[in-house]
Amino acid sequence: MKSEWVRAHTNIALIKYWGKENEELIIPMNNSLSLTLDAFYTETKVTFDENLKTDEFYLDDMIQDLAELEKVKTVLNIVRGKAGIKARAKVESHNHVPTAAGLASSASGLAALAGAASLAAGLDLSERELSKLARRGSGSASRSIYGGFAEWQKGTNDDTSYAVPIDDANWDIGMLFIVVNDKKKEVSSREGMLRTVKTSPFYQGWLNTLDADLSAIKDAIDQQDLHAVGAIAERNALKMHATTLGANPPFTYWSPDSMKAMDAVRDLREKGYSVHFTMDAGPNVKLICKQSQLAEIKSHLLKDFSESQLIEAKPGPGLHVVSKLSN
Ligand code: 2P0
Repeated sequence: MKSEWVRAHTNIALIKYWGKENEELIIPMNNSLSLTLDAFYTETKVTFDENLKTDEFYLDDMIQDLAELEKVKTVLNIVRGKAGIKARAKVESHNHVPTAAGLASSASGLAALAGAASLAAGLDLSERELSKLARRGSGSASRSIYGGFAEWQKGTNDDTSYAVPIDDANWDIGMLFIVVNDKKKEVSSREGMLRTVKTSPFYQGWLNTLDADLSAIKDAIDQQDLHAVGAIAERNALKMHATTLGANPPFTYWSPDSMKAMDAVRDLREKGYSVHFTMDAGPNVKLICKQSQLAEIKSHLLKDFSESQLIEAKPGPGLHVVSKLSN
């Protein structure tokens, strides 16, 4: 059995995953498409140990409680089943997210766990199998197996729902995060999407437009048309966020500073920059722009936001083993 550190990078969806067809297996209602980033990642090592009485999960050297352990256990149990082992596991994880970013990432965390747990159990899984395994922990993790652009194809069952690589993103594309610190307790994405599917009359409208968004963004990626990629992603994000206002009870992930950030993006567009935004289940705003213009765009944003609120990111790699932990 090989206990090694495995690294997975987080990804940001440009076509969002929002809603499950099957809660237990995490089969989504729609295909989604993301860009994996270099700036945020998780490194994880799993050790199966006959002497352990229960599974243990340490995040940044701190033992985690049962609630945190739940997604981890789902993945460990599938791995134990596949490998025919009974031993409990010690899971050690380190999250590399710039300080104060407040971007908890189940995508990188569960993808790194899928890689580390299968390696420790002696399983030699293909990327497709790893994507399915990561999906069972957290849907968005299915896409973090790959670098660059990846599409999670919804499929119809446990075996047919997985992500595939779309493009290595080795062209002039970057992201810039505007970190909005909001003290308000968020509705978790798991709860938020469930509530929206069950109660929002706008949900069907959202679903109706997804095939068109997905096919348009894939064409734009093929043509390396950054402006179209950003415009489609921005429209798609706004539609997703619109569904939450129709939910019962209604909710929003936006804060006043999120709107300030969106306005700043529109101002930059008026100045002639090709820049768009997307947002996930939280108040932070993520800009899609040319990698070669990241520094220039950041300097404009420094008028409204502090240096520590602005984090640059470039396309990042897929799941891989690292010889030692990064600092
Ligand atoms: C996404 N989000 O596509 C969407 C957009 C949030 C908004 O995937 O319940 O943590 O573990 O499958 O993957 C966040 O949801 O949810 C997410 P579960 P996950 O990135």
